[in-house]
Amino acid sequence: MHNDTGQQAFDAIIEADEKVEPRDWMPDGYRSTLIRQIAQHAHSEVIGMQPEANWITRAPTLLRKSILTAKVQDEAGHGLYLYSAAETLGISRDELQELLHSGRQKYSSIFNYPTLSWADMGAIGWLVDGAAIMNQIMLQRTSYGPYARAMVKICKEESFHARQGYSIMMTLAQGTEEQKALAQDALDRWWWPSLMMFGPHDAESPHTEQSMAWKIKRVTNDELRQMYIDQTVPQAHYLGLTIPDDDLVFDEETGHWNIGPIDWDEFWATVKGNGRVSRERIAHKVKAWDEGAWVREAATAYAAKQRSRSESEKEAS
Ligand code: BYC
Repeated sequence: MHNDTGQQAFDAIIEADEKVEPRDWMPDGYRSTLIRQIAQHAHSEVIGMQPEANWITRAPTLLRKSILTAKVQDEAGHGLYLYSAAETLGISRDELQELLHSGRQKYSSIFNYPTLSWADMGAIGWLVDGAAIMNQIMLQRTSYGPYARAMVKICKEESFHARQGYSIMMTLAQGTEEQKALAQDALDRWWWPSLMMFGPHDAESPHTEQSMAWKIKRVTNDELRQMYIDQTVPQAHYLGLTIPDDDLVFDEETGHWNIGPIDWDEFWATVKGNGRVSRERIAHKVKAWDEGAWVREAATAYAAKQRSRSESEKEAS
């Protein structure tokens, strides 16, 4: 298809709020933006397994252990749906791994913080999955079909993750003084990094305007962050916990909670690979990839054997 015709067809799909599919012509920038964002999203799901897997062996009850195991497995599944969606744009899974391992593609800043206590499993489910859902609900309406469809199932599972996190926080907040202190400490450490998950302020965000025009993003970083704050502050109060922000105030006129300044130096240092545990996260990921090489080789060899067997059976019949 000639590019002008392709561009017109693409513009018409976006204008009509329909989905762009892998076979459709799309601008190079649209394709590369999607590869960047979907890959970053997939990497986040997979790297995000590390801080939580850290607590599986130390979960306080069998029930909590099985829930956490299921959650960590869900994150692997989310990574797989998202890598599949990225592959439809013409990049291979191996290339994506290489880009992550060499630091050329990112993953969410939030996973560069350590999980120090069991309460962190509550805070991650409540705050981190809560922030992810806020973003992903809007991504169910993103203009690229495979990404939008992957989001539907992911959102359902993330809702369960958020509920289990809040349930842990509730148990701790209603427990002994020591348990309540653990819950408060986890909120103190995860609150600001959760707000950073939504990315820089709109005025500082190089990609938002174009991504909104292409309907990849349907809501801006600041709008989503505000929705999240308004939803989460009352949940913290219900738990009897204090949000670690002296400037936090409810604005009667706008009906929104106003927060103090976010530490963007911390955010950019983290995004650039200098977060608290950035090096450990990537080193662990590369080690798992290398140690899993024999599994990939065996699986590929098995698939190739099955294929050649079914071909020779076809020939024989
Ligand atoms: N962390 O112009 P902007 C989960 C980068 S995991 C790192 O606003 P954009 C879970 C951004 O990439 C869910 N980098 O960009 C798993 C860009 O740099 P480059 C994770 C960030 O793309 C396990 C630059 O800053 N969710 O649910 O329009 C357990 C400028 O930003 C971050 C997703 O990944 C960040 N927080 O908007 C529990 C959602 N923020 O690429 C839970 C999908 C910004 O130019 N991603 N940057 O070098 C998105 O929705 C968008 O990419 C963002 C950023 C809103 C994050």
